[in-house]
Amino acid sequence: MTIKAHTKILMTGAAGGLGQALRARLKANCDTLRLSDRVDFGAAGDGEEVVLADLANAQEVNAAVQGVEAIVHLGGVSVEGAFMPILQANILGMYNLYEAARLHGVKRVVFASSNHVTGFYRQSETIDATHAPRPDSLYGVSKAFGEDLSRLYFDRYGIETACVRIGSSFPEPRDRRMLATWLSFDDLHRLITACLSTPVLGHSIIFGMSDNAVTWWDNRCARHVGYVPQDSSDVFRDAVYARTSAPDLDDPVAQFQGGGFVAAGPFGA
Ligand code: NAI
Ligand code: 15L
Repeated sequence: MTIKAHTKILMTGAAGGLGQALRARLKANCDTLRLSDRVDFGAAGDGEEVVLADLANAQEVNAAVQGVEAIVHLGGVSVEGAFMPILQANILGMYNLYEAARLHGVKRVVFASSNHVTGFYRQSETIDATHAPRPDSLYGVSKAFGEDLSRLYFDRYGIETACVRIGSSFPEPRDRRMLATWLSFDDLHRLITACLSTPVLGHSIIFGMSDNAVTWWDNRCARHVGYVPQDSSDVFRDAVYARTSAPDLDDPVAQFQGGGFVAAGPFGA
């Protein structure tokens, strides 16, 4: 697989958990990695640029996007919560990003969508990208909006996007649910690299998971991306079982793929 397919890549959400994990890894994918976030996260290193931008501010987003060839879009509200911050960052922010991409001729985006677009499917079901969204939260709805918006910009303007429905990307699975949803940081980088470098991406939806034995997701609709996971949550299984108790199967949290997000709320202002 060609790792370096672009000269300059913008990564939003650089101050966040995944942004920090990907910062060093993504440098192999380009000559210059432009890093952006709303909050200050320090100075640029070798081969880096820093452009601070609030996703809700069109002018700031425009400046962050100008001059890049591709975007890895991680920025935004990453959990369930009050609607206004989600509206600003994930809905208005997504529109600002794609308008800037259109104006500046950016042709490829990797969008950090989420498993919470389909969180109200049951853990007894296996779904693929043809299944209708069943968001489990306002957060999940905002990611579904992002997927639809990116489809519009592909159909109308030819901007290719990979909507990566990330499961749970942390150093290790934190609970039994994450044994099914876990995505290692190295596999996340492999997946983003595949999305950036596959010859024809189109508008694709791909579930972001490692090669876990238990899974609820089937990536058969995204074979053209060429993502081959190399890690697995299975090595953590015994330790996770030892430190957690069996779930109450009457609890919606244990029934639905979205776990705790299906019960988050009530909705705030
Ligand atoms: P995070 O919450 O650690 O990082 C998000 C970053 O976005 C933060 O640095 C924050 O300052 C920035 N941000 C928030 N609002 C912003 C705004 N209005 N303008 C500019 N920047 C803003 O989240 P994490 O875990 O790093 O996730 C990255 C992305 O991946 C998020 O979009 C999240 O929804 C998505 N994702 C992550 C998963 C995971 O397991 N870590 C699972 C599914 C999706
Ligand atoms: C997400 O979308 C969140 O961003 C992350 O913090 C985790 O909660 C993850 O989903 C998950 O479902 O485990």
